[in-house]
Amino acid sequence: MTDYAARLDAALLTHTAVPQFKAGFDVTAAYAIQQDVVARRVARGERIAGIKLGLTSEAKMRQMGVHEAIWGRLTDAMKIPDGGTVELAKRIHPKVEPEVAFLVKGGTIASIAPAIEVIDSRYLGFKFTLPEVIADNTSAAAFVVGAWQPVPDGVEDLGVLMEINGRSAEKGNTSAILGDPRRAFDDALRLAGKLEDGWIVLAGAATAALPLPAGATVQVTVEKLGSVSLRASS
Ligand code: OOG
Ligand code: MG
Repeated sequence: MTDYAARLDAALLTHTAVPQFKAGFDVTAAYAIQQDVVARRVARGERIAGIKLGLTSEAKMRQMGVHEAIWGRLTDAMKIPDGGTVELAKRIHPKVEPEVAFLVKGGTIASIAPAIEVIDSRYLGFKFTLPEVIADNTSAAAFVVGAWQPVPDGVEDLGVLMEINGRSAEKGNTSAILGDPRRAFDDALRLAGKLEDGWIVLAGAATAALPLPAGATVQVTVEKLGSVSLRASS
């Protein structure tokens, strides 16, 4: 198991994808590998900044043949400021997806913001089994969070738009996230065991992820929550 973590960590550090392991580890073992992968980052000085949920949409669950969301860990090194730049030289084959972020306080939701997640599978061709993607910290690479605000009444039916270079690229709705993104928060609490004050919870993508082209500007707008953006280096 240590060997899988070492290979995934090397892929991260060298920005070079690895072939799928084709090994028979199960979901429980996969979370242990993920913990090892993240512990290596923490040993290098990164701090845990929160939790991300994945496969929270019906479509993605059906695609993977699963009935439960997966989760991964966010670190401070993954955080990009709103409007900031993703250095493509340090990535493998990054994709962007529109998300909703929650800020934790007292074990509950303190505030909400529009967000963009950058996923960057460490496996060749973004191809993996469910245990493999869990071991790979659910493809987590980077994230951007917009301005925090009080949770408005009803966040289960908000329009979501992702624009790339000013053109509409994906449209969706927060209802795609487990019917209501607040369920993703409850899942995060259940799956992670505890959520610390100041942590961020990424609820999962509201649409399909799209490749991040060099030099692109990506903007995500969530109805009632406003916009957030990032740029890709050229
Ligand atoms: C796994 C990560 C999925 C989401 O929001 O559903 C995810 C992947 O598709 O590479 O972050
Ligand atoms: Mg995501």
